Amino acid sequence: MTNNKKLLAWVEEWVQLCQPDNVYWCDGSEEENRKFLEGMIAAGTAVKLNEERRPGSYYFQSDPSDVARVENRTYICTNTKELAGHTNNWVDPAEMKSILREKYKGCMKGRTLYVIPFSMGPLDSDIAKIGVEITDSAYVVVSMRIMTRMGKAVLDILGDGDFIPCVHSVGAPLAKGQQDVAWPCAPIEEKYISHFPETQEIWSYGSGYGGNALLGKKCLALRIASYTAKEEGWLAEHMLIMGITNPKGEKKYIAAAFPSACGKTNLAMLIPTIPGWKVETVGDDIAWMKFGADGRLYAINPEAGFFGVAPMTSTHTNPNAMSSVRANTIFTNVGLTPDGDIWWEGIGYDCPAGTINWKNQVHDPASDEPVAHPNARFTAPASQCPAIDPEWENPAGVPISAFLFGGRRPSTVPLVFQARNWNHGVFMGSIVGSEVTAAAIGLKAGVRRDPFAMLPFCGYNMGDYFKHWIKIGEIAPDKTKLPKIFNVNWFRKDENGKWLWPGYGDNIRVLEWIFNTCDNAVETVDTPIGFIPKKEDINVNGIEEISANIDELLNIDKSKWLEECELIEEHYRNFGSHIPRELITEFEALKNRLK
Ligand code: SAT
Ligand code: MN
Repeated sequence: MTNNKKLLAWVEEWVQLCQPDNVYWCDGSEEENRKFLEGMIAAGTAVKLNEERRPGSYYFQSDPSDVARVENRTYICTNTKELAGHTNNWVDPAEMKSILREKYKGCMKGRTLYVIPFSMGPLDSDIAKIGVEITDSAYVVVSMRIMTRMGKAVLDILGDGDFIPCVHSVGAPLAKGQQDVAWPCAPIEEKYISHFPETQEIWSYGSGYGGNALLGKKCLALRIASYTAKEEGWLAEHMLIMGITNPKGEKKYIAAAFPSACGKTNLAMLIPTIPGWKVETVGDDIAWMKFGADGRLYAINPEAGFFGVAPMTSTHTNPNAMSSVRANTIFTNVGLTPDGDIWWEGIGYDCPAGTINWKNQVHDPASDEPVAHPNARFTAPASQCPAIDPEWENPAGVPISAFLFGGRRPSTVPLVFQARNWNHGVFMGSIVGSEVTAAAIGLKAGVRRDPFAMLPFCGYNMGDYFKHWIKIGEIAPDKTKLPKIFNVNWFRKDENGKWLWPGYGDNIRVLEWIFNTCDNAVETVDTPIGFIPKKEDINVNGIEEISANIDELLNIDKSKWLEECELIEEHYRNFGSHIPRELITEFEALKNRLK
C-alpha cells in the first residue's frame, strides 16, 4: 500500500517489538469496517443495535477501570522538566522509552497490529497533518474511521513524506489458547499516555478508551500540535468552531474554549431561540488556526467526527447531536435497551424496563446506580449533523471573528464581558476556571483553574504557552483583524443555587451581543474586569421572566473579584518565571481598576 521507507521501517520495528500474530494495513473502506465490526460482535466485544431504530450503529462497554482519560498517567516527555512545566507530568524521554519498551515487548501476542494512516484536517488542507497510528484494538480502528480521515487516501497523499508516529497498545497480550475479554486493557498503574513533543512521537499503553487510545485527538491534535504551533507561529486549541448568521444574512465564525464536558458540543450545535438567527457547526472540540493571506486568522476542525458525552444529551438539550447519532454511530458505556437501542440519563424519556447498564447488569430502577457511565460517549460522523457548516471541510478554514472563553462559575464571573485588548484577552484565557468534569478521573471535585481549557492538553510549559498567545498578537499581519476576545458564563447561580440564565438555545442572545460588538454596533459598559453589555442590549424577547435576573447576571462584585485576584495570584505563582510580563502587567492593571 505504500513505499514510504520511514513508514515501512517504523512499522517493522514495532512488529518486532510487540510481536503481534498478524499485521493489517487499514484502507478505510466500508467492507473493511464491516469486517472489523462483525469480528467484534462474534467476539462478544460489540453489540449490533437494532437496524430499524439505530441503523449501522454499535454498542460497547468498556472495562470499569477504563472509562476516561487518565490525567495522572499522561506524560509530556520533554528534554527537561521545566520545558513540560508544573501542569504536566514529566519523565525524561529516554527513561520513559525504556520503561515503555519493556511493556511493549510482546504486548500484542495473540492480537493483530493494525496500521491506521490518518489525516487531522481535510486531506487537501495545508493546515492538516498526517499521522499513522499502530494499535492492537479493532475498536480504535473503527472509532478512528469516524473521528479522522483514515485509510488508503491518506497514504496516497503522504507519498514518501513525513508523518507523526503514534503507537498504541491495550497492553493485554494473549497466551496461546487464552480466551480474550470483551474490553482488554492494563491496570491503571500500568497505563501510560506518553508524548515526546520534541521528536513528535506518541506512545500510549494500557487503555482502550477515548483520548487515551484515539491518538489523533487530544494526543496529536492538541498536545503534539500545540508544541508544533508554538514553534511555527500558529494555534492548536481546545476550541469549538461555529458559524453564526444574523437576520440580515451576515455571517461570522467564532471559536470557543471551555473545559471538557462544559457544554461545548451543545454550544457548537445550538439551535437559536430568537427568530432569524442561524448557528452552524464547524467543530465541537479542536481548532487549528493560521493567519491567511488577508491577515485574518483561519480555523480548521482537524477532526471528522464527534466524540461527545452522551448523558444529558436529548432532543431538548441538543437536537442536532441527537440527529447526528441517529445512525452509523458507536456508543460506549451507555445503557442497552431490550429492543436493541441505547438509553442514558437525561435522554428525555423513561428508561425501558430490562435495560442493561454500562456494567452489563439489568438496571434496577430502585437502585442509585446510573444506567450510563457519566463519561459515556457517542462517536458519530460530523457529516451527519443537520447543522454542519457548508464550509466545515474548506481546506483553507473559516475566518475567526471572536474567541470565547468560559467555564462553570456559579458566582463572581458575569454572563459575558469583552477583553479590553488582545493581551487582556490572553489574561482572561489564562485564568479560566471551572467545576471539575467527569471526563477526567483522579481529581478532587471543586473549581479548578483550566487556562484556555488546555490544562490537560498543553504539550509544553503552560507559561510559555501564554507567551505564545501574546506573541500571536504581536506577529498578526494586521492587528485590527485579530479576533475579539470574550468571556462567557452560562452557569451563574443565585443565592439559592438556582441558575440565573436559561442556557442552551437561549445562549444565542449572548452571541447576538458578541456578534454586534464585533461590528462595533453596540456601545459597551467599561468595568474594571472588561466591557459588559448595557442591560437593554441583551435580547430577552420571549424570556421576559429572565429580565429580572439580568442585573445580577451582569453584576460585578468588587469584593468577590478581589478574592478572585488572590486566587489568580496563587495560580500565577505556580508558573514561576514562565508567566509572561505582559500578563503580570494585565493583572496589576486589573487590581488597580478594582481598587
Ligand atoms: O476522552 S477524550 O479525551 O477524547 C474526551 C475528553 O476527555 O474531553
Ligand atoms: Mn475536549
